[in-house]
Amino acid sequence: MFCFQCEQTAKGEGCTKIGVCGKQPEVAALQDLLIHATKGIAQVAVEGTKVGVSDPAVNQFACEAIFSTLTNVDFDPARFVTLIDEAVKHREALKAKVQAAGGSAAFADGPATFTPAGDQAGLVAQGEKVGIQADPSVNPDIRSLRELIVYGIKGLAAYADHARILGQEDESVYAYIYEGLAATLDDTLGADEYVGLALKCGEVNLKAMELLDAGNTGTYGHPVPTAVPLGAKKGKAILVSGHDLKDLETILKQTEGKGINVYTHGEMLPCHGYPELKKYGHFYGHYGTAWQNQAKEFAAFPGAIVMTTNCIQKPRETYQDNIFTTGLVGWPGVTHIADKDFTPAIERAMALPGFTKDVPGKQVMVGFARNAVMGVAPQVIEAVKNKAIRHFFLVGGCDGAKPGRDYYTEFVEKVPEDCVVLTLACGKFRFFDKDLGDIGGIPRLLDIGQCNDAHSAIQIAVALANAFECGVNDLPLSMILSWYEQKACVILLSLLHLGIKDIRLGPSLPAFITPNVLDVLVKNFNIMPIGTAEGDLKAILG
Ligand code: SF4
Ligand code: SF3
Repeated sequence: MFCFQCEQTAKGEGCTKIGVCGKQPEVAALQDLLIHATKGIAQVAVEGTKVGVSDPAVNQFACEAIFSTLTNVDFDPARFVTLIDEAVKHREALKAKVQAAGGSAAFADGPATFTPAGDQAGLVAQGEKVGIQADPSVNPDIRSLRELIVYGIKGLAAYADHARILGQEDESVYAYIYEGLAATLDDTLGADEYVGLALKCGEVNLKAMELLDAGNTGTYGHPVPTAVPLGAKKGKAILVSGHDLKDLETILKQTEGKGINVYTHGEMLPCHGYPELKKYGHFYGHYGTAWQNQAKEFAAFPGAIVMTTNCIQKPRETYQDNIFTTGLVGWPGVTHIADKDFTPAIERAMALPGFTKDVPGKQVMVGFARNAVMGVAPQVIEAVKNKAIRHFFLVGGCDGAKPGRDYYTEFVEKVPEDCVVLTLACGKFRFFDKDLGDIGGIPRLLDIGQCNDAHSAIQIAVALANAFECGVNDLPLSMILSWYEQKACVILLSLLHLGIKDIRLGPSLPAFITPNVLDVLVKNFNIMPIGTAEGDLKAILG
């Protein structure tokens, strides 16, 4: 196997024996083969676009298949076997539609003609031949850019899938996914074209994230500032993790009146701010911290646990029977709830002791998404003008297990008292429970939401820039980002598409970016690795 798509890749180079994430070599090969098969769909879909053919079922499938290969989503080989077969069926059905519409669907070879082997072992062998390093003759910079596009598309497909679940879709998103994937097979394209396609991925992702924002706020209302208990309430308990708001809502509905309290975990924390979710009386609080601490924290949770999206880790035996997956998440041996009837998890929660007494704890504030922040825009603008607020720091992105991530805790601790910290995504668990106080009533730590809410953060920055009649780069705003998986990759591409400069990225730079590609990014965007908290603050604040 060879995989270097995430930040924790072995030795900062690539996982070759087993994934640091726990991905087995067979699963790595099956994921590579699924991406290969999806590229085949893309080749046909590009022809379809030319004759006005687009198939909603294929679009949904493509996004789900791609999202399944995102880091920490699906580790179950059996599910990939099914997906690969379905990919080929969808591709052939699409070919027929394209031909019927007068298009061309004749391909000589490559993914568009790929025939899957009849069993898992055969598919694994096929997957081993189509991995990232399958063709050693490819120029390393071209390979780097192609992989950057593929990982950008993984993040984009994830956000498009989240948006579709809430009824929001746009043809342009699917069209780009196909265009980008098919382009990675095109030997006539050079570095400039690939850089353009990578930035286009960022551009299209803005659309996908806008759709997702519309889905979230249209269905559940605009988040409002809300205090969330980090302790627990006596009683039976279900913990919901991942990013899927609809799954959380479904679980809230199905547990109503059953005496079960529902807790959020990880990226679900900001859900407490949505009016249509917080209305449930048994939606109690938040349990635990970021994804990489789940083995320890889940082992101590006295109820059932449902994983709705990334990030799942290998479950310990002690809670293997308490944890359930749904949607695209999978772990071999863990009960998967495909039909959204969460009865197995509810029954498990009822059988487990739950919290036998109230557990006191701190509270944290969530709900500072674009609507809430813009609601206090005049005060914020006034505070900047009269120098009560000197600078804004957006400290956001993914968390992870590496020791270098302490930088983000230290950074926030050292931010001067006349500065405000905006945050989003699971990287916030490094500092989310710190009491940073306020500046004239404006909290110094504002949680915008999940990584899925990056649109909200961008809207806040754009609104500030408009208010000060300047560009986002001219604002007293610095972005200190942490990345781990491919949703973060595509958000970064979106920021680069918007021309945002001087981003500090850590804890390490992507292994898939070659020195030459990095050079292009540095020259055009002055993107830089994080240094020390103290040194970076000094450099930014002067
Ligand atoms: Fe390694 Fe990350 Fe790939 Fe897992 S997803 S195999 S940790 S590079
Ligand atoms: Fe976190 Fe997995 Fe990226 Fe949504 S939950 S940000 S890492």
